Amino acid sequence: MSASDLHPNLQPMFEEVLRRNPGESEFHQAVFELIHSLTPIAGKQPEYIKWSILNRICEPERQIIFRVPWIDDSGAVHINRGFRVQFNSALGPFKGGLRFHPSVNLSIIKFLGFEQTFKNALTGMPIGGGKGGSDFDPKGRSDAEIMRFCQSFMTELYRHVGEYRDVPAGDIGVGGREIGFLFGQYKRITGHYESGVFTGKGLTWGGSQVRTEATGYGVTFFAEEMLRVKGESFDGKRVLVSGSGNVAIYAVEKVAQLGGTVVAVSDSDGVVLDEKGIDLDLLKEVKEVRRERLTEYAAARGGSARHTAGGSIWDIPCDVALPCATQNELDESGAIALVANGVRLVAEGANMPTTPEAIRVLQDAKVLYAPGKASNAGGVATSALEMQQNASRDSWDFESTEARLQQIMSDIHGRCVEAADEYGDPGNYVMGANVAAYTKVADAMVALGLI
Ligand code: NDP
Ligand code: 2IT
Repeated sequence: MSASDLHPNLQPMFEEVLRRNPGESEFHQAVFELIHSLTPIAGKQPEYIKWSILNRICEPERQIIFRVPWIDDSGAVHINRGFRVQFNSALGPFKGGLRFHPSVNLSIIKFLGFEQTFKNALTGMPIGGGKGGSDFDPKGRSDAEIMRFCQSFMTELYRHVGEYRDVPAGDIGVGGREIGFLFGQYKRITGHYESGVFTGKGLTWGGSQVRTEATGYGVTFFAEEMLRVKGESFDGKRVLVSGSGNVAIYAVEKVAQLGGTVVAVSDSDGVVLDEKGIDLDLLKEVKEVRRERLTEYAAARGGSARHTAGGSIWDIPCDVALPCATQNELDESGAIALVANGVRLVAEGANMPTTPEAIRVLQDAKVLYAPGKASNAGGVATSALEMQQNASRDSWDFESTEARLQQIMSDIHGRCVEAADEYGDPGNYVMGANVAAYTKVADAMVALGLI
């Protein structure tokens, strides 16, 4: 991942990103992946160069960093750091999730906001890109502590968001409970009921059917499209899904509905291998209702399930792997193990879960590989459907909303395939996704002038 690996016309741009954003390794990684894909159009579109589109696209429109003080149940004071990076609003209001995890820093929020800009462009919906969050660790915190934290976080963030300005949603550590507390505080401070300011809301207060399921269902629909191109389906496939949070759970559900068997899931403590297939009801009960660890799943499941502390899920033989936990979770050795065991397809449910070295291993071995900005776009696309319902004060049923999600994933797949074919690298979903998304954002930026 060095500037010399890039087309000469693109090298100065990447060098500038390195110089102006020192130490932000995740952000560098995300920018490099995009710029590397632009080789076929480097120097060929003079209007992009004249208007310095690439320089502007790598510079967030606005970055907000703030103090979040709160008091825990014992009365102790904690100070966390809050972030919102409003990356690009050429296509619509800033849109993207909030992440609460102790690892959160500016580099991680910037890489996520950068990816979000292009992901949102691929959905075909009128949404720009942004991301936010905090280094707050929700693990082991009571509901009252979570609420106090969310209220303090929102007491600053409220002034930067809005239906037409910036529309946050969930990500790691932020689900329906947190969106409720955040939206409640926004409503209290502003004094109006502005449903469209958040997505991922509960069904009784402006939420959309299928938003909870959308990212996991979406990545599975995308993978199904990839298999269909090869004349295959999920039927009979052995599948790994890393993570065991929102995205992972609903990927497990949809894979099972399409005839595949998910034999393993994971969390940051270890891996559960369940040869009979993951018991979805038990997984939901342990993770969504009781908010416990996977060791509890293995203990309750008994016989067929084995928990390995600290193990790598990628050592388990499979046909399809869906990384659905976090960035850089699938490294070169993981990819080598997957290939050695005959993996046919890797589609990302998480954001940037596969390292550049691992991507190379998969592509060299001709494994079908889809980057998250294409394959995990179902979550934000359904958020945009939630915004549509809020704007029209309507609510749609589950079946028709799921059908729209499936169509959107099929359309995104089509856009990637078409761009990869057009620019001379058929089957390269990374190049297809990046070129299709970049040209869409860049064209809008040219039209809007130098802003
Ligand atoms: P959740 O918080 O619901 O679940 C996250 C899962 O990933 C947990 O199993 C967690 O394990 C694991 N995990 C998180 N961080 C780490 C880490 N540093 N090392 C190992 N495991 C980790 O989050 P989501 O399911 O919502 O998000 C998962 C991924 O999907 C993220 O990359 C997110 O950005 C992406 N994504 C999410 C969307 C959404 O709509 N929610 C949309 C598109 C992408 P543990 O409990 O042990 O921490
Ligand atoms: O990474 C993502 O696309 C998300 N976390 C969902 C963002 C959203 O606004 O629904």
